[in-house]
Amino acid sequence: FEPNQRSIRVIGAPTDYGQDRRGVDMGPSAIRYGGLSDRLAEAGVATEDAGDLLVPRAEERDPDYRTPSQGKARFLRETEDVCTRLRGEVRESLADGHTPLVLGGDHSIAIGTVAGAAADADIGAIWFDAHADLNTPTTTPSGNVHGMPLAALLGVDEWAGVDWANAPSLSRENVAIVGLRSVDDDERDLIAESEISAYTMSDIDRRGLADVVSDALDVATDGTDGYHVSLDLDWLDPTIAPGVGTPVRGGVTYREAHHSMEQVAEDGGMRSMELVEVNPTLDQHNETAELAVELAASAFGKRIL
Ligand code: EXY
Ligand code: MN
Ligand code: MN
Ligand code: MN
Repeated sequence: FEPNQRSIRVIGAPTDYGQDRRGVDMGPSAIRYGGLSDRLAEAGVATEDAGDLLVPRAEERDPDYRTPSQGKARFLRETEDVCTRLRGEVRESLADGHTPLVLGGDHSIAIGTVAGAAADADIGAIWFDAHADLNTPTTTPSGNVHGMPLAALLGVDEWAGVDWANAPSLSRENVAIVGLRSVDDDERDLIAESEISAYTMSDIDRRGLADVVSDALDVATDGTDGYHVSLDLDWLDPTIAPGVGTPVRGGVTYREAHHSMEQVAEDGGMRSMELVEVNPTLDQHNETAELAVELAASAFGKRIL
C-alpha cells in the first residue's frame, strides 16, 4: 500500500438556495459527522478542513430579486455571492497544492467549484447525476438553480457572458454526464446538438457502468490538465441514498458506485471533487452522508487490500 501523495482541503458550502426543500444546507455537517476525516485518513490521504463559507439563511432573503433579463432563477443574487466566494477558495486551494473537496449544499454550488477549478487550468468534468443540470432561466421548469449549473458553466444561451458563472476553459467536448434518467425536453435537445457526452441508465444497463466510466474518463482527460468530479448523491438509487431532495428511481447500486470511484482513483487525474445534494432531514440515520464519505474515500484511493 503506497501512501497517497495527495492532500485534500475540505470546503463546506452549506446552501439550499438552488432548490425548494430545506435541509440540504446541513449537508456539510452531515458529511463531516458521517466520518469524513477518519475515512480519508484511512485511505492514506492528508486532509485539512477550511470550514464552511458563511451563507445567509434563505428565509432572510428575497428569492425573486432579479433583473428582467435573469428570467426565472430563484436566489440568483445569493447564488452569485456564494459561488464567487467558493470559486476563490477552490482556486486558492489548488494554488496551495491541495485537492479541493467541496461539500454541498445543493448542486448550484458547482458553479463556484468548477469555475475555481477551471480558473488556472484546462479541465474536463465528470458529472455523476440522475439529472443533466443543463437548464437556463428560460428553459427551467422549476426556477431552481440546482438544475442549471452545467449550463451556467458552459455558457449555454443566456448564461453566455455571465462572468461569475462561466468556466471558459471547460469545453463541452470534455464534459461527461453519467447516470441520466430525468432529463427535460430542452436539455435533451441541447445534448443532441452539442458535444457533451451523456450516458443514461440505459447505456449503463447495456454496457455496464465500468465501461461507461472508462469512456467518461477518456472524454474528461482528452487534451485537459485533469478533471473535476461532481458527485450528486441522487446519482445513486434512492433505496441506498434516500437523503436527497430530488430522488429518481433506477439509480446506480452501491458496488457500481464504488467501482466508478475506484476507476477515478486508478486514473489519477482528478483535480477537484464535490459532494452535493445530501439532505439529512430526508435521510435515514445519516446513511446518505455516510455513503458520500465512503465514495469520496474510494475516489481518493482507498483500497480493500
Ligand atoms: N430538471 C429539473 C429542474 O431543472 O428543475 C430537476 C433538476 C434537479 C437537479 C438535481 C440536483 O441534480
Ligand atoms: Mn495547507
Ligand atoms: Mn445535480
Ligand atoms: Mn441530480
